[in-house]
Amino acid sequence: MNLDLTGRFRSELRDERVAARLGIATAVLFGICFVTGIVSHLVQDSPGWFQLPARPAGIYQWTQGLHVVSGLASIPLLLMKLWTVFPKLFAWPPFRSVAQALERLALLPLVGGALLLVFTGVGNIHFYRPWEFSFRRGHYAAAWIMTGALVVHVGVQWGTARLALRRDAKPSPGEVTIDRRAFVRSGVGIAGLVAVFTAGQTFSPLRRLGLLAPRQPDIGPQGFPINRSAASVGLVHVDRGAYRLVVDGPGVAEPRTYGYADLAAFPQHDARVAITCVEGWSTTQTWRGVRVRDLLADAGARPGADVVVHALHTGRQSTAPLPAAHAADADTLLALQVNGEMLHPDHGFPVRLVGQNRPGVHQTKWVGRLEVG
Ligand SMILES: Nc1nc2c(c(=O)[nH]1)N[C@H]1C(S)=C(S)[C@@H](COP(=O)(O)O)O[C@H]1N2
Ligand SMILES: [Mo]
Repeated sequence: MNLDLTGRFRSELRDERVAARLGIATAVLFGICFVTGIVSHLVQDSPGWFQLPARPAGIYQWTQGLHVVSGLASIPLLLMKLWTVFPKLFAWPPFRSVAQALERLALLPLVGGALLLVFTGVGNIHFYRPWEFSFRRGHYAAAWIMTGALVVHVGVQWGTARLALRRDAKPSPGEVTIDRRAFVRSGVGIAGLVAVFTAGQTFSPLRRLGLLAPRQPDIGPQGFPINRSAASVGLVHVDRGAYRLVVDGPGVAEPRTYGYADLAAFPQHDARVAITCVEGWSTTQTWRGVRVRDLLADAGARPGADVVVHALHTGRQSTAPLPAAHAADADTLLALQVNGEMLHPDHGFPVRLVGQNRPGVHQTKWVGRLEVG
């Protein structure tokens, strides 16, 4: 059945079957994006009952990579779906029953929420944030509103879509079917290409294909990217001789202070750890430094205590939680080196915290204090 009731937007592509197929493909990507987004949100602001384990390594890289890739790949499908159905909005009379009126009303949070998610998500990746609200709060709220509306929408349209798709099994003689199939396939194909061209920023084997990825994983000081430079937080000239790391808090009998040379005198360990930002890029490097667990033991910290990591600067992203399970992991390091070189100031000189399955924002650079709970 042709959806175009007004005649002005006549196209054989504006068909219920096309709408259903594009809708299903979009909804699947939205589903992946939603679940991985919730994981990312919970990891960053852990409510206590949810925490990613430190092992196996790479879980966060996968969930966050999938989040950004599925979100970006949904854009062409979403636009094609909207193009297919928008003439319906001009149908007259606008609704024939109260149920239909409600269903139409639910399109507002659905379409509005989806567009807001795409706009804020893409904007955030590109550091373009022309809004007043916190990105994470806005994006998170829009996700719930949109997903709620999507559940209503799928519930209401389920029957129609099933009937339409069943009809598709036996096209009536003379019916135009080829271009419709090609249309849906193009949508899926374009979505696939977007995915391939962006996945390179998370999964380095695909890095050469990362044409659409805003961050290349191998460009930056010491060969990998940075978001925030030392200069931007006023820490350009940190002096190794004057540097002090403080270990304090209720979990230690008395505060302890370590200089750079003290840290270098601890047994040094290597770990391959990824820095994975919420923006979707990821970079895995070989870090070398002191195991946090060795340092905590030396300071006489209460075993099993949670830790809060503080940077030498204040303000945004200057503290990060380090749950006990992560503090105890062998790959959780206060890194003094990366790939055999002393850390570049922009990578957190003199000391940076790294650990498996931590969101990038918790991989604190320029660490100055460990507060033991
Ligand atoms: N002290 C401090 N550490 C920080 C940040 C910061 O702003 N201050 N940014 C974090 C973020 S958001 C990410 S993704 C990682 C990697 O950021 P970078 O690319 O700026 O090194 O470092 C994290 N460590
Ligand atoms: Mo980040």
